[in-house]
Amino acid sequence: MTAKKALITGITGQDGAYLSQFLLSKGYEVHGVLRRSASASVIDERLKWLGVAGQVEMHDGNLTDITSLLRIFQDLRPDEVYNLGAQSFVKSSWQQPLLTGQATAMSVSNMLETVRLACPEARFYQASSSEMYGRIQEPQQSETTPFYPRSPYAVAKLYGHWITVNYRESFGLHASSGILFNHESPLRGIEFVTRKITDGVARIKLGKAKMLALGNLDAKRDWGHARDYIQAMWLMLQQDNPDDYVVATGRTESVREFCRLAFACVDLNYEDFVTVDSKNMRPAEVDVLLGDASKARKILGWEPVTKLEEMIAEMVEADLERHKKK
Ligand code: NDP
Ligand code: GDR
Repeated sequence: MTAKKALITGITGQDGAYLSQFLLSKGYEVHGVLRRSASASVIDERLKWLGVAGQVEMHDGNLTDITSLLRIFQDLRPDEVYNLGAQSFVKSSWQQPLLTGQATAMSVSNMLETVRLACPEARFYQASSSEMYGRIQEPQQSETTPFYPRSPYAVAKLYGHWITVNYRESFGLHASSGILFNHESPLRGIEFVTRKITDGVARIKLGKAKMLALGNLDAKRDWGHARDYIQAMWLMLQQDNPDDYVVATGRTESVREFCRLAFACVDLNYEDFVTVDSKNMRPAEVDVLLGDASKARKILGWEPVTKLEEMIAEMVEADLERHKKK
């Protein structure tokens, strides 16, 4: 039997790396869309970290250029498409709202049109986000909770979500949208709060820094591990029928509590090191997110396996190792 072909956008990001590793372990032929960068030497750092850098085939393309996507799809004819590429940092979306609209919203139209024209039988996954809930309408958010986006990023993701639903309903594409709550790992970008904290813990423990400046310590998030969440993406594309699913742990903690747990990993008290700097605050905040993943549990048979405390310990350990090697 010939191997199934998967095409991943955002392959150099956190989720793209874990998903590549997972699909390779399942015998897939894995392809990625790689945008040209002047700093090409660091481009597949995450894939290298997971030991799979040489095993994926990269294709030169950009989500904002539909001609590049059409060429890739016509040549490759993938069986499964995972659309993970995006300008994904919420805070930057206020500084770069138009780019965020192009890379996070309109790019989803580029991808869906390309699937429709070049390989309508392919199964499509869209990386939607809990940020779409924004100002919370219900204490625990499920697939039926109304959306109220609070950033240009969230508005862009809402477009991506609904255009995916629309192409499914209009053209019968096998297109699913995963509404994933925050998920982290040692491969998380350094600008996101969890990695900023675990990196700060490592630097402080090793005497390379004295303090860690953060923003809103009272924001609460439902944090899971990326390694668990990418499995839910794959499961969605194995179903007979496409649909939308919330993926979350069902536990929410504050940034402050994350700090407490991370500093405790190296026997330090966060209160001695964490300060608040208003430059890390956002023009509009999402105060609290808490997901209800019962549909994913029931239909996909998906369960998160990594506990928050285990994930934090893994992240702190990885950052200690990185800094010791430097
Ligand atoms: P990352 O920020 O780690 O990765 C984003 C990826 O998108 C990178 O590979 C980046 O490439 C690529 N990219 C950005 N712009 C373009 C473009 N114009 N053309 C081609 N590729 C582009 O994100 P994550 O891995 O954390 O998240 C994956 C997806 O899931 C994103 O869409 C994110 O918005 C969404 N999401 C993430 C959640 C999370 O908690 N992690 C939760 C819910 C949704 P490059 O390396 O060149 O910059
Ligand atoms: P988020 O993640 O905005 O939820 O989006 P981030 O880690 O950036 O922020 C989480 C919460 O922490 C607060 N915070 C800080 N955040 C950052 N980055 N830096 C700080 O110093 C800091 N101090 C406090 C924030 O205000 C916020 O409330 C992530 C991204 O991966 C999105 O792409 C994804 O869609 C959502 O998760 C679900």
